[in-house]
Amino acid sequence: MALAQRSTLKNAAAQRTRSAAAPRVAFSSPVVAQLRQAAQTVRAAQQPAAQRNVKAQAAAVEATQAKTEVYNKSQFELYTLTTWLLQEQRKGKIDSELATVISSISLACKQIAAAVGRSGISSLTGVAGTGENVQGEEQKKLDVISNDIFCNCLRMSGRTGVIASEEEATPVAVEETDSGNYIVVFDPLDGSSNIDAGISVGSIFGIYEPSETCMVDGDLDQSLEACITNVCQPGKNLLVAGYCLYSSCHTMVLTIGDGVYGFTLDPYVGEFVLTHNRIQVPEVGKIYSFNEGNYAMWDEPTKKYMDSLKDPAKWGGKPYSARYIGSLVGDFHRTLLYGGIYGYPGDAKNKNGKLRLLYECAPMSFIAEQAGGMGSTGKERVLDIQPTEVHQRVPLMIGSKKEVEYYESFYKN
Ligand code: FBP
Repeated sequence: MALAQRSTLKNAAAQRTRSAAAPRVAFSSPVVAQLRQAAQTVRAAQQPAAQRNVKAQAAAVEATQAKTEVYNKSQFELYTLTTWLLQEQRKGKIDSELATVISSISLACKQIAAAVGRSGISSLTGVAGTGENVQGEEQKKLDVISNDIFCNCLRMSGRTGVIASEEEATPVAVEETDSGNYIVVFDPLDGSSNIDAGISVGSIFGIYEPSETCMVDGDLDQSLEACITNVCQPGKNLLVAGYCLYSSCHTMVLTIGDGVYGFTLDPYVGEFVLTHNRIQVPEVGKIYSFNEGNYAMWDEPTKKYMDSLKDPAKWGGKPYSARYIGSLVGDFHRTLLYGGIYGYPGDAKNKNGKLRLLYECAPMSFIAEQAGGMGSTGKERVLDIQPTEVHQRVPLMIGSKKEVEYYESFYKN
């Protein structure tokens, strides 16, 4: 290689090292910055007003474009339940332990969704053959499977202290707890009378403050007592409530005490994706959802209420519409989105109705209130009731505020 070429390369190399070595700080020193700022101010002062205006407008357009870009999120951007939980943590709305419990519940719901979807194919329909549960109901195979799935996921989260299930006679103290000790109450598969017909069913859950452990050394009775005391809390103490609807699409609806959000399971990605932001139940809705088969056993005020809904003259010629799936999660989900009222009153056979306060009525009432609706027994706010038993039943009127107030008005006259 010619001498000249070599010396040019050498100079270039030397130049590169010199500039790399040279402290770049010189050019970005505060002095220079100040100078630049001063220069800009001078220049700005020299610019005629119109020009400044154009610039301001351009800046404004740029800002909006920038903002719009945020919303023109790429088609592949998925706002999942996990993303949402992380965001809520960043806002200090929930701690990482509680987020872990919610994630473990979402995993349980995904597994149950898969089992429900395959129930006919994998012969998961029919009764379990385990006899009756504590409710006196013949357990379905999927009742037992869903309960196992929920218990396993909650245990493995390592963040739960006590769990209480519709399918378990007594609450269970979880030993595999690293920390968090949250109390979780749940109905693993609600509406199971519909399961063999492939009609919508669901899971319902509520999470309460961490408990003093209820493992009283060596004394099982005392432990059980402590567990029961821990789970028997009024609904107004709930931190989180939610349900998962298994139907044409699987949707988890959730509140952490700051509005209600809906996440739909994307079967391709296997993630719950945010699809319903801050759900608000319409204040009125002309749909009622009651098992009218019990009409004859209802008390007078409830009969009068039901008769009034069917009187066209009372509603400008168009009476209320009846919708009843026979699964609380399905009927409540429709009521939450369309408005109206779901009701399961007490009757001559079941004075307090059929639904359980702790893991059905309280979580659903917390969601209803967070969405601007109401949850009442017809005479009092469900969330104020202090449970005395784990599987205690209460009448439930839930949904649009005006519709529940209208029902309550029949007990005030
Ligand atoms: P479980 O299936 O969890 O026992 O729930 C009770 C439930 O099935 C609700 O989902 C539903 O709203 C109600 O009972 C239906 O009761 P009925 O068949 O008496 O109308």
